[in-house]
Amino acid sequence: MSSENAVIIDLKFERREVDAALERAFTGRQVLRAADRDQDLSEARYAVVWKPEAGLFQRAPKLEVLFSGGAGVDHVLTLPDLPDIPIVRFVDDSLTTRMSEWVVLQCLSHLRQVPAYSKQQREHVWRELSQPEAKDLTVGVMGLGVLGQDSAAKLKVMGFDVIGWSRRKKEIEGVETFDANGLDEFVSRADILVGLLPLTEETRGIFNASLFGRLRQDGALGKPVFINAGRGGSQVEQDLIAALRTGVLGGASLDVFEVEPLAPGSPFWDMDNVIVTPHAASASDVRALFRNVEHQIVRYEAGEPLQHVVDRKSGY
Ligand code: NDP
Ligand code: OXD
Repeated sequence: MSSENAVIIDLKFERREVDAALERAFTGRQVLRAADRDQDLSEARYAVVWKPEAGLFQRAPKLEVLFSGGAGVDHVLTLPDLPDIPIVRFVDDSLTTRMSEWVVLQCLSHLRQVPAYSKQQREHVWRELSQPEAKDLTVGVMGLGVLGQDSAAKLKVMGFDVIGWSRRKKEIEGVETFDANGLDEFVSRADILVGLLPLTEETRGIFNASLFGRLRQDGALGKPVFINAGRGGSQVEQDLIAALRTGVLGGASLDVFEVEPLAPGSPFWDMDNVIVTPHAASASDVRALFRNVEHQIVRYEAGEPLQHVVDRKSGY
């Protein structure tokens, strides 16, 4: 088999899942594992990566397309010696659907006071808490891309009032939208803020004390709630901890952190009003990822444009 058509796999995912998915993927192509340091990668044209090995690009100088193992590409764009070739990110129905499930679950959990009831259960306390309806709350979705738009639509189905914010204004039926300049008004209207932003120079640290302090303070939940499944680098954790401790925020659901895995000593673990998940809101399905990469390679080799190519200037 010619190594020119080879695909390099460099995915820091569960090894067994990758192996199982590879059994049925890339028929007729050589699959090269970058983790094998003796493997010759010098002729390969494609690589599928998630947090790749250092030195990959020196070992594979003929790469023509780089495929991200996930929807986010901050892990690729910050790599040293990144070649100037197209980077394709992973856009997939199942990934999108599972993210929306997580977002809806977190919004409903705060609406229906799950953290407070869990505490009461641990303490054997029988006490009914106030019970607003979804329509009484405005959920502000920050990032109206593939994931943000689907989450917004599904939050609407549950009855939430939904507003959205993105760099460029979007037209979404039933959702009031704001562009970059409308941040102040958008934030002041949100009882629950959902972060589904990529990590870029502009979004690093965007969830900070100033922003938390501008969220709506007199809503049906009493205090606003912050939910983030975008990237941890967008949240200033010191500010977030202070906002949760002082009651500027009433609660949070966090899937992503400044440093992952979250340190065992992090205060987030023990906060009664915080739900922590381990960057698991929507993991890539490896089989679907490989199908997607195969599809894109077929397009590329037929001279058709690649889809979901990252705009390096914007950083996502
Ligand atoms: P998209 O590229 O489709 O959408 C990104 C959205 O963010 C767009 O609406 C974009 O605005 C907006 N945006 C980017 N920069 C800014 C800015 N400076 N100001 C305002 N809006 C901005 O990405 P996806 O929806 O597919 O994914 C979003 C992120 O979710 C990923 O980058 C990744 O970090 C994270 N993710 C997390 C997962 C998890 O399990 N926790 C799983 C998968 C993804 P515009 O529309 O104007 O371009
Ligand atoms: C992704 C992720 O970017 O899982 O796909 O975080």
